[in-house]
Amino acid sequence: MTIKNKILKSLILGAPASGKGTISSRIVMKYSVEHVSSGDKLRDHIEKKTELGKEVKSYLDEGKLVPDNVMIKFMLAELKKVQNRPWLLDGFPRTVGQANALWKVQPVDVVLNLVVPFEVIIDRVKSRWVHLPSGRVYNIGFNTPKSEGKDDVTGEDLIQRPDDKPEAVQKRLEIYEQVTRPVINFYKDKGILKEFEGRTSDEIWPKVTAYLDSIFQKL
Ligand code: G5P
Ligand code: MG
Repeated sequence: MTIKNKILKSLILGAPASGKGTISSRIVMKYSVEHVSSGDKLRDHIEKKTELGKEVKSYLDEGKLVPDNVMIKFMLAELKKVQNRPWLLDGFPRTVGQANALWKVQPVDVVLNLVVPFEVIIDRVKSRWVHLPSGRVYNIGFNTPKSEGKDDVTGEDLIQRPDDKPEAVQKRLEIYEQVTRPVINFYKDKGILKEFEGRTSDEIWPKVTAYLDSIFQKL
């Protein structure tokens, strides 16, 4: 595998709530890469009521995808901000159109795909709590916040995501099957996809870190 400029450009794929954010935060801690999460950034815009936030709010609330033209422009601009550092993209690309647009300006080196059964996912979103400003995510019984309803680091309030309601989760899983699964094949065809299966993030993480260790040793 050749990695351009020795600055790793990576991305993490997986169904809604498969643990992309959880595994990403472990990768960030261990390898000091920039985590660029499209969902976290969009939720931040919604919270701050920016023009973009107002434009995308209803899509997120209903579990639908934000249109490609909006997403591509937004995320390519976000990537420019971190172009001289190694990064890990999470949540983008989610359509083949987005994958093509990204590949044209920035071919990625490594793609991690998390494979978690849907029944596990449906169960776990019910107990998810997030700290919006940082994107830190908790799950009661898995990584329970130290103080109920409060972020461990800032002590600020945690919220439940509107798109974690059962009908929105169902919609997100349907869209994932129809629209996002072809993105997996896009990267499989390029020979850079690596899959990690498991029912928990603790089961998946040792496999991910062993793989990334082998990549970083080659840099
Ligand atoms: P997001 O924000 O990208 P999703 O749906 O892809 O949203 P999500 O929900 O953020 O993904 P995740 O990051 O894969 O999930 O998973 P996570 O947050 O780490 O873990 C889920 C929960 O499980 C957490 O509570 C965590 O603590 C817990 N957990 C993790 N591991 C375990 C475990 O082993 N055991 C247990 N018990 N719990 C565990 O996108 C949101 C929306 O933004 C728009 C769309 O509207 C989308 O629906 N959007 C885009 N639209 C178009 N194009 C794009 N590229 C877009 N990107 C975002
Ligand atoms: Mg996430």
